[in-house]
Amino acid sequence: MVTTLQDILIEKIPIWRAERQELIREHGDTVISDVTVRQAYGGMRGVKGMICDTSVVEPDRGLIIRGYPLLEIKHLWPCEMFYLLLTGEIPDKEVQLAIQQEFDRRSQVPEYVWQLLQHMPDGTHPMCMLATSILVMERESVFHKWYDRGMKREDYWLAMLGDALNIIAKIPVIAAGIYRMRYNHGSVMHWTHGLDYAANYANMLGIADPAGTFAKLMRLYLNMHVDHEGGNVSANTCHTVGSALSDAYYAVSAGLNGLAGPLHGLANQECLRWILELMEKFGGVPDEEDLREFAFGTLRSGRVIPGYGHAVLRVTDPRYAGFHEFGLKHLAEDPVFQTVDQVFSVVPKVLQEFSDERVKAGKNPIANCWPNVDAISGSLLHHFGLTELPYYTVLFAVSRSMGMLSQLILNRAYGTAITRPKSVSTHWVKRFVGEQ
Ligand code: NMX
Ligand code: MLT
Repeated sequence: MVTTLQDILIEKIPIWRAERQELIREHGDTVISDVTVRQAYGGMRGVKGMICDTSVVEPDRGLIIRGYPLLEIKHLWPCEMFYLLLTGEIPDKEVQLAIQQEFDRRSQVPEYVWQLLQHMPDGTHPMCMLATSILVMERESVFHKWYDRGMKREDYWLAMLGDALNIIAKIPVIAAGIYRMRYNHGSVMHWTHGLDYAANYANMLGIADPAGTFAKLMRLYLNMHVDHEGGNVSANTCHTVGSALSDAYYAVSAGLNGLAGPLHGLANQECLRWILELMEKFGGVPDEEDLREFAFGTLRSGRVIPGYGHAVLRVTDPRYAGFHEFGLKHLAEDPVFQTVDQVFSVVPKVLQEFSDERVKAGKNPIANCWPNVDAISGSLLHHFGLTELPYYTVLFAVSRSMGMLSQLILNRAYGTAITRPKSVSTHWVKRFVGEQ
């Protein structure tokens, strides 16, 4: 008999709940983090104030999913990745197939979503189209329906699992539909039963892919963006909204709205735009001197260099490295990819110099001068003919939904409390520091 996702969670959840309860009982008053004035004003950077078991991000190693460094598991199929995030185990073939069949069964998108998308005004950003589509499907929520019928607290996760499977199955169909509608690529394409999740998404986008390399890129892309612990803007927003027992449609849509910001997921769009402007200005792959001048120009005009820096990482993002390996294998001669490489050889030094200048002027240093995932992903998409930059964050969103939903299911399983940190006023801080 196939051990389904639900069965294994039924086995594991009581163990995880007991483990948490014991930790809180035995060590509830142990201090794991202090908060400085700088952190309170500075986006709570580095404050350890929430729990996320799907993955951790280590400053010097990057993303580790359930104990596996990302690059060791970059070959997984999306169904396997979802199972791993949720359970901590890699499923066997039979279970993988069962999950695939769940997605096949749930992939039909309600007609009203297509109608809504057709009526959105011209020029609407694809991320706005995606977040709105998820939100409008809220009426389908299993969690909402069961809650209204008086569902027991212990069953919250089960209802959340139902919502998660529905959203994960539908989101690539909607996302691909948005691409085709928004950029006039023809009629919306449908899910093909039996075809894996990534190949399905690639296929529904309708990008020409005679050798299947774009589908391979999509598989890698979905794995590279799937999760990044709990504190990033999208996951943290989704977590907070879900903590009020708002259902998965409300919570994921909210998370996607956070992902749509240029300091977060939209950086992939911004980064390729920056690269293309750079190439246009210098007529192709720039030399080191031209590139230095261009990068300093961006910084001195008060803008950030997109794709560089990170709130947690202090080394090159392994997701960058994973994409770079793919690029070297499949598109080494592409001038946009070559420019990304050239940027990597120049920009970290420029950022370091600029950071030193900032420090001399009494400002914060740039904590990490190395590239993150967004510095490279767009160049690969561009190579395969996916050249509509504002669509790039939608691809990130399809992948990240899986991570956000895994975290939501676990939070409802654990009975995680409503999020409610304490804020203080500037007046309070002044008084407090005066008393020290
Ligand atoms: N270019 C210019 N300035 C930068 C950069 C950069 N790439 N990265 C950080 N800084 C500045 C930052 O704006 C801040 O300035 P100020 O004190 O005047 O506000 C200062 O350096 C200190 O910031 P950090 O502590 O280094 O970074 P923080 O943790 O606050 O922010 C990011 C992290 C990712 C928001 C920041 O590095 C950034 O804006 N990078 C460019 C945008 C980007 O690539 N975002 C994508 C992140 C990954 N993702 O996919 O979500
Ligand atoms: C992410 O993938 O969410 C980004 O790298 C941002 C983050 O971790 O803060």
